[in-house]
Amino acid sequence: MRTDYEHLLVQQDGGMLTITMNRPEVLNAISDPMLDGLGEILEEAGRDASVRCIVLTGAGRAFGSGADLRGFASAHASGAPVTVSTHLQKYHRVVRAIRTMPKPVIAAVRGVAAGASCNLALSCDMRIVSEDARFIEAFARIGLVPDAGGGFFLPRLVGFGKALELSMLADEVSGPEAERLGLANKCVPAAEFDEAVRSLAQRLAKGPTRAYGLMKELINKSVVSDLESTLRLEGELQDIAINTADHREGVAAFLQKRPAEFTGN
Ligand code: LHQ
Repeated sequence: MRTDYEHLLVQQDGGMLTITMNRPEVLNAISDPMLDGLGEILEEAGRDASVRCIVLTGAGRAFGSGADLRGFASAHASGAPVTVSTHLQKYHRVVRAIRTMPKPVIAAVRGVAAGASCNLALSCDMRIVSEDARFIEAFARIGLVPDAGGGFFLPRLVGFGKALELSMLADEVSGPEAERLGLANKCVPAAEFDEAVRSLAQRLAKGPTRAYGLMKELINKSVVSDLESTLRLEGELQDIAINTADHREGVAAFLQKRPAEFTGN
């Protein structure tokens, strides 16, 4: 797996792959190389059977400050209308890779997660956050709409009214509040953050990876589907899960009263 990305650190430890957005001097503001690198490495990690859990995080005191704003003022210099939808497809590639890869992706958020960085965190399967986390749907502050998938994930995580409030007011949400709202799965004290991330990621990396992939497919589809379709899909996916080695191992471990040792197969 390629690891020499500009503005990204990539490190594999057993089945756990950690991708660190690495521009700490600008709170990991998203650059084009960072965005293209994220798309590439996440797609590759999805295909690589040696990777069983991915952690997305930021270097230094922040998760990320959203798109790099320094080019934004000059974009309007000519007075001609600006089009950004083509550029946004780079973000959409990242969101799609996270949602469709058949293994867990955790966002590990310390410090600020603003704008598109916030929404990339929301597109992950789980968010573990430090008490000092600051989620900001910062778009209203600069007269934009939430992008990078925020319009999809935010109302599904926190509900319709809260999603509009967070979008329109662009106020900061602290780590404990994020946990209370359902934006974060778990908030931990800053001193315990690194160990908590590692322990969750290692646990997931040792889990029944094929079943996790099928769970993602089930939950991804159910949030945009109806009961009958979801019940049908559940049957199709369980037919696959029940034929995995991990299913057989889980049952054997239960009957032999020992912990299961899943291989991801
Ligand atoms: C930054 C940034 C940054 C550059 C901090 N860029 N330098 C939209 C449209 C089109 C296409 C693509 O995508 C998007 C998606 C978006 O994400 S739009 C939203 C973009 N992000 C923002 O609007 C947030 C801008 N940043 C802030 O509001 C603050 O910096 C936050 C609240 C994130 C953090 O505040 P503080 O903790 O007080 O830190 P700071 O403001 O002092 O920032 C530290 C440094 O990082 C500072 O540089 P300096 O040289 O003065 O030390 C900032 O200029 C730089 N920085 N965000 N997005």
